[in-house]
Amino acid sequence: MKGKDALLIIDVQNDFCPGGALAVADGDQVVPALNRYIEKFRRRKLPILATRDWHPVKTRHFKAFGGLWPPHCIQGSKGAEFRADLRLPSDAVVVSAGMSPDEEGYSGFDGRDDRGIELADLLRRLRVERIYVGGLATDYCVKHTVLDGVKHGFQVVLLEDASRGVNLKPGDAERAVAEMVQAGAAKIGGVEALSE
Ligand code: VGL
Repeated sequence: MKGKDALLIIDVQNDFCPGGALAVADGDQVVPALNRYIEKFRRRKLPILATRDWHPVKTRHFKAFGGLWPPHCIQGSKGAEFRADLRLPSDAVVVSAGMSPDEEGYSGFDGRDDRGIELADLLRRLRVERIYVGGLATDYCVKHTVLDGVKHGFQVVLLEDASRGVNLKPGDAERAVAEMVQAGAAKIGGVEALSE
């Protein structure tokens, strides 16, 4: 690992975990895996960023308004909170996506921090060149963020052990991983794969 690396955690929110409005099977199992990466990046004083799905009550992302999904991750709701057992450092940069009623907000690169700064700009200001991406869900927000990361010129590493998919169709998550790799992302299966 080197100075230009950052950890990017995608949408580890209550609604995407068992018991939530749009639960991903075993979604909560990304938490211990991500906590291991958080510890590693924190010790190295490398930046940690976390995206959150942050929707208004009415958005074309939801079934009732023409979209695919039940209501989830509504701004300010319990379901939109990060999982309490995710050990996000207090100085982690939070990026909110899907805030406008006419956007899906699948990619973290469509999101902004609380000052309105877009993710790509935040990463450039931090001089980040390589992002390690894990979270929920492999076949939606993780995939779109990874593909956009490659398009923006970042090296991207998918954290396979720290991601889970929705799998609306069986095999979606597996196909998403293949698509990310095809686009140029690398993948690792555990924090042990990282050098000191
Ligand atoms: C997501 C489905 C709907 C995600 C967001 O965070 O991957 N999936 N909205």
